[in-house]
Amino acid sequence: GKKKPLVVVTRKLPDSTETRMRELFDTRLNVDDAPMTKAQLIDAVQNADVLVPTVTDEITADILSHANGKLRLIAHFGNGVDNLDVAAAVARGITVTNTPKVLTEDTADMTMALILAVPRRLIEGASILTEGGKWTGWSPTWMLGHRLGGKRLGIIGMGRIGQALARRAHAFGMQIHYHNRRPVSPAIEEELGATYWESLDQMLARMDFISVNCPHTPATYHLLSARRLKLIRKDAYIVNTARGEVIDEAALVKLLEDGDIAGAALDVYEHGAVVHPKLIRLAKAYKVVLLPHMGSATIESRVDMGEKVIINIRTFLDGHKPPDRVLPSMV
Ligand code: 8YV
Repeated sequence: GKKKPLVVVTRKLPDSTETRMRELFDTRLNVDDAPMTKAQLIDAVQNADVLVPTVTDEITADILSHANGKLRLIAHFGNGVDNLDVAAAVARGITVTNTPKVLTEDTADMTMALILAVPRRLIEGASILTEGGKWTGWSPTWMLGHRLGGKRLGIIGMGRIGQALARRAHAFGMQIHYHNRRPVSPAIEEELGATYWESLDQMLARMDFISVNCPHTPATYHLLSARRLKLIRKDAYIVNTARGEVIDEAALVKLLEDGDIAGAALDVYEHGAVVHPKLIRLAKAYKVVLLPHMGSATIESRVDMGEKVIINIRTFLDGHKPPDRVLPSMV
């Protein structure tokens, strides 16, 4: 019979995804789950018909320059595609897809958890019990934090995740503000009670909470620059579950150390898993809460992401446009 297409997967995926892929394709899985080296990525680009990377794979124009016409689809396991040079891929006739929508609600949940974490002193309180001996009983004036209700939340990036966050924060009694390239529909603004700010600078100066929910693109790299970070109120909190590169991390650290901002809760970092050592020190002082990129880390989201990858591959191999195509104009 016809030779099955070779699908190379760079990381360990949910069991159900791997099982189905093995049934459908000639699948090369990464059983030990170590991030691929550059040499392994080049090998994959040369030999695979379909490549399934994740956020830990930098698929640069340089790596793609090794393509020899065999690779026809990059079916990314993830929503953000900032680790892929989409333009370089498309220029070589390689189609790119991602896995939007299925992780929206889980990522918005985690963002809400991070919005609560610092002002309600969640990690600090929990550690008092786990460290032992530090709790002698309830007191009327002990471990007091700050209320979310009535506070202004400024969302940067009102796409699917930004809107899902707005819905949650609205239910918590927060006032919703947002900055986006363009306003969302009046119907959505009405539902969320959301106020559009064309000027990010003006919004930053007035918010009690700032949440980053935009993709990382050349246009959003260091969108929260040192200059813009200084516009934020001293008693405000910053939350980022999008991409670390959107914030000038060194400038944020300085702001936190100087006490020029109330706190931060981060799930993503400018240099991936290499977290700024001063952020870790600030976390030990409970000024910040740090998570290891867990926004979409539920079994449900990851299984659904795997299903989307498979649908994109099958549709493409059947000769149709895959549902989650990413075009260079989108990034
Ligand atoms: C994943 C994410 O952890 O989809 C994204 O953009 O950041 C997360 O859902 C990761 O990117 C999967 O590759």
